[in-house]
Amino acid sequence: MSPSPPVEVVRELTSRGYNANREAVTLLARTSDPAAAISRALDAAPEETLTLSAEHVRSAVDTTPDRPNEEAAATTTNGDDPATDGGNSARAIDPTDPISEIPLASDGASIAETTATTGATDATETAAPGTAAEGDSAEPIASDPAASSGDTAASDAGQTKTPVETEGFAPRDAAKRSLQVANDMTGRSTGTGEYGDFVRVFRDRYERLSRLLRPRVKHRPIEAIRSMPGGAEVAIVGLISDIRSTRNGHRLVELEDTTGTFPCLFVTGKEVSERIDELLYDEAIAIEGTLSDDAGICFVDELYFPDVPRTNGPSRADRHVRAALVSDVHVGSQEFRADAWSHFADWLGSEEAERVEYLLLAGDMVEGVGVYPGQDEELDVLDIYEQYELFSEYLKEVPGDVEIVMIPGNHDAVRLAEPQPGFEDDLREIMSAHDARVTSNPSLVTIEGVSVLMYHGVSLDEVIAELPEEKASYDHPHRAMTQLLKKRHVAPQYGGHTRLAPEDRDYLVMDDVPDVFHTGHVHKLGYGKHRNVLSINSGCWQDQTAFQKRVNIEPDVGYAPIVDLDTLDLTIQKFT
Ligand code: D5M
Ligand code: FE
Ligand code: ZN
Repeated sequence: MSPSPPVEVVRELTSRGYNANREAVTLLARTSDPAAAISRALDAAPEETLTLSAEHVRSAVDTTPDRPNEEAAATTTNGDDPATDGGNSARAIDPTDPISEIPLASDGASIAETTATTGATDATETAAPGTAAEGDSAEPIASDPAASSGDTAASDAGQTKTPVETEGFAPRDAAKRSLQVANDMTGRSTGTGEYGDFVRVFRDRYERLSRLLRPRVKHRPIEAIRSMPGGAEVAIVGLISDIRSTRNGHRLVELEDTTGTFPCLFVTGKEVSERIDELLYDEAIAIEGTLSDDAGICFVDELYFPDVPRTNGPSRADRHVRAALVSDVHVGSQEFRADAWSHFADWLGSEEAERVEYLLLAGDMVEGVGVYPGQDEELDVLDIYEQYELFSEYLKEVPGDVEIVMIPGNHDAVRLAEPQPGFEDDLREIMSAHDARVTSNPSLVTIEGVSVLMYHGVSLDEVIAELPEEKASYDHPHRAMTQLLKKRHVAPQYGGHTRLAPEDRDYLVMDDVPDVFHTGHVHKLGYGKHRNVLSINSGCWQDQTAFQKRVNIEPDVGYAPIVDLDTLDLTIQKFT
């Protein structure tokens, strides 16, 4: 390995089972013998190190720049700041905790699904199947007549329409558009990963989520509950700091507020205990219950999630305008479906799509490098910058008058820990041809009055892994999204699979209920409504990878969910 680009450094590290943050990769790439430098840095790093930091590198090798112009040309296998990375292990959670092992009779009433085309006026929550990803049909939407009901255009959603020239029909009217972005933390990262940051972000989470729960119960601070007598009826609003089983098989949930922690017992057989398998660490809940005789524990009678208010009614645009919600393009992968993407882009230029004036891209623009072991064998483009250059070419196929918003995903070259800031200037420049709006993951994007919460969706893996099949599964990703809506947080669990970085506030809390919740990541198409919020998990533009084959993920490739912003009706277009 002679002086090597960062990509090779990343590859070398991955092959040895390590990650490194961006700065460390840059430093290593600059040395005259990166392979030797990697060995020295790994030798010098503490035993438990999995992610090399710049400090590790500096302490082991001479990092005087050999190639000063190579500045920041790094993609990282991990992307975290060293400090925030350390933070992820701030509190270890035992992944084997049997949180999802308690079987539960499905209570369809609380997780309502409707086919997406039922329209926003349908306030009643009926449990209807009709999810896009249901069944094994090769063209799930096309075979689902409900998906193209009403006055939506694609009555024949399985067919790709022949593109027509852009002349001859009403041009998209940019003057009528409005688009605002909220919750963008790009350029505002303040976290250093110190203990104080974690305290602050959790306080902020508690403050904001408890505001939603407090009106529902007559709660007291835990400090006050500690001095109440046995048998007292109490209510607590807290974050879940622990969940464990007791010797008798009951479940003990430790709740924490700003004044202390208190053990709350969910007794097996009680109705309220049937919902315990929905609980995740660190989420905010409220409980009502009765103190034990010795006042040392609370027997739980009622459980409340922050949730979406039952009275929630969505906003609509006041003209007929539509948005395409896609994600997971994965340009640079051998499995990227350029043909499907080009069909889609052509369709956007067709008369049928003339009202599609917005395109939302929810992360994983490119395949990235060093994202998982062995990935390089399936890369078409090995250099991360070249991947973005190629992606930019595909973006140019989209008509220039379509407004684009994009957030990063876990394959993109920004830090992996959430919230993920929007792309940095070097990448924006590469992708500048289309003048897309770049914002952080997550962000709340309001288009002509309709708010869309865009989140890439890494936490969906965790929700699906932790919750029982009927409440969240890869075949019904929108059910996992419903869970996030109930928790009013896009990634509640800290220290698990989803990497989180503490900032001065918790950007992952859903303060406002969005009209539409848009995620991707799991490469499955799914949609449904929960209390009038339309959840859409877009599929992907990448065929099944060898890795996905190993873990049994059958992706939904080449679908574009299209939302009518004046009715919130949904149509699915298929391009494969
Ligand atoms: O994610 C595509 C899907 O593949 C998503 O459901 C996660 C899953 N995936 C990806 N990488 C892993 C690893 N390392 N372990 C388990 N499951 C994984 P994408 O973000 O496009 O890779
Ligand atoms: Fe992806
Ligand atoms: Zn992803």
